[in-house]
Amino acid sequence: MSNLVPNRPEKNTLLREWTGPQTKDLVLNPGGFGLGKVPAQTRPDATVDSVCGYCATGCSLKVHLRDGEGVNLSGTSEYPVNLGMACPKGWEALSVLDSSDRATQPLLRGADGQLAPVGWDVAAREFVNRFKAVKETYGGESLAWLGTGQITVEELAYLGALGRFGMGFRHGDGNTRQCMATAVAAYKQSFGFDAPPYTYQDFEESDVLVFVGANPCITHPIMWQRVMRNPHQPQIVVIDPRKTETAMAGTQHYALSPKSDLILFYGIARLLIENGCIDEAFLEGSVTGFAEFKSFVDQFSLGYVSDVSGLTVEDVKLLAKTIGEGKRVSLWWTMGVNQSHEGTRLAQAIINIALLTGNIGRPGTGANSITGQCNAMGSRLFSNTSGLIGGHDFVNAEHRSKVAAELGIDESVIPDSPGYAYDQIVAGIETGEIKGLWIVATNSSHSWIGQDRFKEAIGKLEFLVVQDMYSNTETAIEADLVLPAAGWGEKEGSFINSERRIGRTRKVRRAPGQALSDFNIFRLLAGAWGCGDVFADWDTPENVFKKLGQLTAGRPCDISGIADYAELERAGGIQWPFARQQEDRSQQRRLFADGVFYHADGKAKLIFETPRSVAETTSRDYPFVLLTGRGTSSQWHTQTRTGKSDVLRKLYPESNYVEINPIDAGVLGIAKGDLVEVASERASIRVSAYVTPTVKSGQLFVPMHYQDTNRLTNPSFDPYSRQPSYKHCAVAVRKLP
Ligand SMILES: Nc1nc2c(c(=O)[nH]1)N[C@H]1C(S)=C(S)[C@@H](COP(=O)(O)OP(=O)(O)OC[C@H]3O[C@@H](n4cnc5c(=O)[nH]c(N)nc54)[C@H](O)[C@@H]3O)O[C@H]1N2
Ligand SMILES: Nc1nc2c(c(=O)[nH]1)N[C@H]1C(S)=C(S)[C@@H](COP(=O)(O)OP(=O)(O)OC[C@H]3O[C@@H](n4cnc5c(=O)[nH]c(N)nc54)[C@H](O)[C@@H]3O)O[C@H]1N2
Ligand code: SF4
Ligand SMILES: [Mo]
Repeated sequence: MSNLVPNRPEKNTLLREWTGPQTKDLVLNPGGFGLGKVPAQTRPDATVDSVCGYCATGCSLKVHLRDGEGVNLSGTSEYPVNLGMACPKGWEALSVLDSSDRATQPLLRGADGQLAPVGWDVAAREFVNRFKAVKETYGGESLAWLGTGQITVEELAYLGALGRFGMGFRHGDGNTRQCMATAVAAYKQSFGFDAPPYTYQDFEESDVLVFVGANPCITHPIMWQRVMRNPHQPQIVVIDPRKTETAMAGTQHYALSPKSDLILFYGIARLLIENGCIDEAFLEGSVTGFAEFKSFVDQFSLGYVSDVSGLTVEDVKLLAKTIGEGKRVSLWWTMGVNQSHEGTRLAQAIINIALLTGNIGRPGTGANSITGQCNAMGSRLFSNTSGLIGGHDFVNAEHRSKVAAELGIDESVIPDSPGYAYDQIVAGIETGEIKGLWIVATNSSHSWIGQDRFKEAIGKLEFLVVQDMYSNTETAIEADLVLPAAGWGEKEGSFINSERRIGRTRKVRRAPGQALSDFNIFRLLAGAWGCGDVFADWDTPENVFKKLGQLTAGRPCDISGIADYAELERAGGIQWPFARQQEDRSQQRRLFADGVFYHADGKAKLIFETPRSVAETTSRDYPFVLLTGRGTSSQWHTQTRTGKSDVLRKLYPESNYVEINPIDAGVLGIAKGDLVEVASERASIRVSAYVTPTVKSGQLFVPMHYQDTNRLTNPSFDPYSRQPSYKHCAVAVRKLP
């Protein structure tokens, strides 16, 4: 019991005790405010630059301070990412911090079944006692955490190291599984490392940009601004079943049938080869598997590709011609690819096009996965979930000893495999194998696929902890213990954006009530668990950042050359790699300029496989294909944050809706604004109809931002990445009286 936390009421003593050394972290400026203190005087015109905490564009926001506290924002004009621009979410980033829904103190579910406020002392004691009790009875295999791509690099690393090496949770995954797992798996197999090769300047240097399953006008608006600055009058090709905002703004739109992309890209590869549009020298020097790939794609005849994709033969030829004739072709993909039943192979089919045509490593080229959340790339490299911390592999014995030595931990605490993926954790809860779950900065009860099943599953847990900024998220209200977290703007750390750029995010506000940064919550829990010694020098985010830099030495993501946060700021963010001995320290760097990849032979692999059918086909009862995704640039995911801004709320529909083609609406007697029911085999929901030709007949689109959308979706997964296939299931729609 000695390492357990005593139940004492005097919160401030405890906070001093456990967060004493971190009081620094709670201080804004030298001489600034700490816990409960009034902000220090700062020059009224002072500003600090901080990377935005929403999407992976990674814009820098200039935060204007009054008395040391952030009161207003503008885009940072000298930052290489956004050049002074920002989208509505960024502009409103401070206002969502003030909501009365903020979690301001720990909440514990009592014997009466209600959540009631407790002090951090009680919260930490409960956390430790109850997870330890589960572990003692059922072992570390019965414990799992679900993390995120939305907390800082330093926090993700802390959670991953503490969860696995400190507390002995066998399983840990995060919402990056819902988002980037496919790109990770595809890059690892094709290139030998999870390495998006591009820099944002490529948006401006291409003469052909191909966007596959991506709607950047809505989802990455500032990346789209970079495309609009391209002076080469580029062809902007959009491959999406829907006529999205991006498709309308592009120069060519291919409205293919959902999930026909893999066959389309194999057909395009065949045409490129047939028409002699390939880069033989590059293939010879830098790529393996060409002969096999060439004979494989031979079966994808124009007629077959046209039949399956629903595109005309002329369209398919035009697409191949556009790519084949381009001098600097860049291919960009997002969730229309990653969230597919064969996403990994599809991402690789896109990579294959870049490899075949030698469109990689040069300005304006690349097979480029666009990242979703502000720090999904940080999660991929440091969260200790699918990969071992710092760009290492659990299965590699040398990596395990290196990490153990660097972190000063016993090698035996590092498992030799990553543990369960998100869906396997959920299945483990269903079967009773997993009994304790710790959810940090993700709202699974809203965002997980096939939501009813998830909610039923978590009811079986012996202990559920949710750590969030808000106490009333769909997931927090189910918790046994809610830990109140500081949010973006209330803490220090770093994020890694889509182009591998590490940028600094700053504390410009004091978190409300007793909310603590996730970093400080992890520190507090490490001490309470009894493994505080292991993490003794994980005292400030910056010290952890430096430690992680050393840990990456020798890996493709080597950032050992970044001295400290100040250097990050001076440089305008720094892209990995940035090794100590590195010569090229320029601000915009792309990978593979030398044609050398990360596999042992230095070559990239052409990887391909026979296409498979979707998990759930349409039927007489469920004749429509349901597509889901982002609705507006002002809505973020489950809306816990963006829903708090009066300004943003004015910019999107208040309640859920379905987009339906006028032909289908006509047949079903549905008019704009009608209340309709959308039903799948799993559930039915009521939404209003939005009649629009932007979705094709036979397809429907429902945005993910409203609570009930994922009641419809079908829990099916790509076999290699285990990423959920959010963008395909069979549904019916009917008008309600
Ligand atoms: N405003 C806003 N911006 C965001 C987010 C947000 O919530 N709100 N979230 C961020 C995150 S985490 C992510 S991951 C990104 C997601 O960014 P995107 O991937 O751009 O967004 P989605 O709308 O999920 O999906 C993109 C497109 O995939 C299409 N699609 C569906 N099925 C198929 C198919 O079979 N083939 C093809 N080719 N396309 C298909 C859909 O019609 C949709 O237009 O956005 C990031 N940015
Ligand atoms: N149908 C459908 N479903 C989807 C998708 C889709 O396209 N279609 N897309 C999927 C994708 S790509 C993604 S990324 C997921 C996103 O799904 P989620 O991760 O569930 O979505 P968010 O709303 O971003 O949830 C983040 C949570 O963390 C909290 N939070 C924010 N900042 C902090 C912080 O600093 N600390 C702590 N402790 N908490 C914080 C927020 O309040 C919020 O509750 O959704 C997936 N779900
Ligand atoms: S584009 Fe993304 S990073 Fe930039 S301001 Fe908007 S949400 Fe923030
Ligand atoms: Mo995402």
